[in-house]
Amino acid sequence: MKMKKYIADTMVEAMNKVRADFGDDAVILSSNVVTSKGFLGFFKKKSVEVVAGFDEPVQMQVEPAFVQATDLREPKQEAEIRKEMIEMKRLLQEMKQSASFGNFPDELKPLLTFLEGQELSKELIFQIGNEIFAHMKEKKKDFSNEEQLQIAKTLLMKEFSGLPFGGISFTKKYINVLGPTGVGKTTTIAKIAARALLEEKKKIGFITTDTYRIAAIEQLRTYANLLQAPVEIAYNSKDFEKSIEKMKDLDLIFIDTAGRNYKEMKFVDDLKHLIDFSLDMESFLVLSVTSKEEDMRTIVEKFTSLPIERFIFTKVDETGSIGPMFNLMKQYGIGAAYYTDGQEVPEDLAEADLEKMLKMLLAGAEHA
Ligand SMILES: Nc1nc2c(ncn2[C@@H]2O[C@H](COP(=O)(O)OP(=O)(O)O)[C@@H](O)[C@H]2O)c(=O)[nH]1
Ligand SMILES: [Mg+2]
Repeated sequence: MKMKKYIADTMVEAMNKVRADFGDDAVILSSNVVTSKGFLGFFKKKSVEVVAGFDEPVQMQVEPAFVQATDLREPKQEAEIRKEMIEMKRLLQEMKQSASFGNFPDELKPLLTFLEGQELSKELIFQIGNEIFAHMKEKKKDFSNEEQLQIAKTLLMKEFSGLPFGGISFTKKYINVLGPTGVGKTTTIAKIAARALLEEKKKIGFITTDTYRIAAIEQLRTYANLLQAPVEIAYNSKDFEKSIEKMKDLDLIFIDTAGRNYKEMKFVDDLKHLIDFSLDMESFLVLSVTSKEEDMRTIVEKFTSLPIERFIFTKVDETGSIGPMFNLMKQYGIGAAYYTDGQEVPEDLAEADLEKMLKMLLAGAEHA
């Protein structure tokens, strides 16, 4: 393993240096706050000292011992071994955690740990930690939980203020909803369409290209009937063109698509052949926040070849950690149109609003 020591003013700065040398796979072996001779006790000038390595991840060191333990096990001991394994995992987690937050003063740790529980990215958490720490140094005092939260909120507001947030303005004629299987595309389209009809008094129609399951067509038909709107079914690009022609007098056409395994690029390409993206169209990528962040990232990357306007995040009601919404928006520079928090049509739909979403993210942090 290659190892190197870094000294920097802040953890973020140190991490940037590490990353520049070793890339994202670098492992932090130790980190310390080094206090230089200063004045005013706690607020002496502090710098961060990080030892980073690259090649074999630290976790690997634990594994050989574990493998040995499993080899020697007797059936009766299995439960015990499993318990030990869980405990070991927990310890590793704790070690990782204290290694990463070790450089921040103790009074910051509850908030940072809370944000980690929300699955906010390390990068954003460190940014928040550094910002609060910088304020503390400047004011030469400790900060209450309340004050820390306020700083975190202000920083995140600033961080995301450049991205577009908010519902569809219904100025484009075609609204196209894309995303993996079962994330809630059809339900969400019905919710948005109901708003367009009831609140904006638009003449609406639906085209579905989800022809793989009869139930999917029936599901959309049910919603369309409730809204007294026509539905066209497009099995191929010719049908799609015909449907467009038939619905040309309507104000808004909602296009429902099939959820496929979009980790496979060919399904994304199928979409491009079926739907005419050059129309006066806005496309939205629907992601369920109950999915694993890594999987969502894979999906987003497959969809970058399509003109995705904003995200729609669904099933916010089904998870306790909504950090990944923010991680994805930041990583890809894509904002959010709506988030949904239940199965009821049309009620469980909210226009994405940064302040409201941050409130959700930070709810409960004051008791952290
Ligand atoms: N809890 C919860 N369930 C949702 C939400 N949105 C959709 N669903 C449910 O997710 C399931 C799949 O929805 P559907 O619209 O058919 O997904 P599609 O395959 O992407 O079209 C249905 O049971 C929906 O009721 C949501 O915001 N919260
Ligand atoms: Mg569907």
